[in-house]
Amino acid sequence: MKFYFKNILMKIILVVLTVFNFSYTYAEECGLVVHGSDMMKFDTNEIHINKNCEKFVVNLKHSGNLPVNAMGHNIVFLESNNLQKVISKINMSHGIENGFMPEMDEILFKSKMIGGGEETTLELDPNVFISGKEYIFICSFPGHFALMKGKLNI
Ligand SMILES: [Cu+2]
Repeated sequence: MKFYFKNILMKIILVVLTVFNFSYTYAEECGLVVHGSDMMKFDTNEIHINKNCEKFVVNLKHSGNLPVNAMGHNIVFLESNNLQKVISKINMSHGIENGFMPEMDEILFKSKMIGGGEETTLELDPNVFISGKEYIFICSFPGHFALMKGKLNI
């Protein structure tokens, strides 16, 4: 009898673990949280985008304290081949609300620029990324891309 209950209990624990694991995996696959800091860094240098997701949601959080005009961060997605072209256009004159960049076809997705303590959400359409091509993400605050960049794993 005792063994019987132990067996049921084990089964319940397994089911609960499976359900939790499933929701965790699902949440991870179609979105993620990226942190930017006062040290001019993202907390990840690689983002895996699952093409099976209808949309992929990037939640950018600024874990620092510095204001947006001193240490603002955004997240911009582009093809690796276009990096030089895009960063050559980064200029203060384009304004913080545009991420200091002009309108360009090469910029696939761009989040709002945020300061310490703020967060923003960016929705990506995974279909935009073509398997076999290389993509990267950067922060377009002038000078930040040198340290704030990473690659996409499609
Ligand atoms: Cu930045």
